[in-house]
Amino acid sequence: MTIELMPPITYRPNFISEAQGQLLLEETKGYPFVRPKIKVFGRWHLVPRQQVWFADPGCDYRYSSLMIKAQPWPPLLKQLRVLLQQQFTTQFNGVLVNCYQGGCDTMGWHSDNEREIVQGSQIASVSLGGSRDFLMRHKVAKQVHKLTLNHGDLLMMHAPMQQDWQHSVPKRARMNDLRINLTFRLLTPYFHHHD
Ligand SMILES: O=C(O)CCC(=O)C(=O)O
Repeated sequence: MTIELMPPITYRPNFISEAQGQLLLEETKGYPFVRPKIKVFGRWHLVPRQQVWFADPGCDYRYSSLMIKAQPWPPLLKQLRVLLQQQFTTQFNGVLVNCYQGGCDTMGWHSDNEREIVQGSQIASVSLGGSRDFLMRHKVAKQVHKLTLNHGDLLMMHAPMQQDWQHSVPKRARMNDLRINLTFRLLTPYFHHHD
């Protein structure tokens, strides 16, 4: 008998209204996106999407050998952070914004388990623009669950999601729409201060 394992998530479709989502999308047009290179198994690769990290002072973020400096919060993201903090009685001090230009931009399997992320904290993911599949795979049992994230949807990832599960946004060659994903996180401030 196979026991079905469920990822520790809360999914709220249409958490952001259509109009609010459009305003946020408009704001993202002015964000300083970059497509950095990261080292994987000793080789450098262009990240298959664009990204930018907004955060409080001292909340620089390092992943895959890349140190991302905190940029100051844009107005609408600051408001969204307050809303999420109130609704989920939690704190966030940074947001990673990923921009998928089309279905060939992707996010590979990973967990958000960098050392500077506060242990046991939640991660709030808000999607805007085109719809994309979001996969979750249990690290041991390898069971996979799929959610389609649409414009305005919220996905809360609770502990121990990052410990037990990986997630990814696979390629969907026939999707041409731009998609923005915002993941709000809680980091230990000044974690990299002495690096
Ligand atoms: O684009 C998404 O929905 C996922 C983003 C993600 O996995 C991440 O920022 O770690």
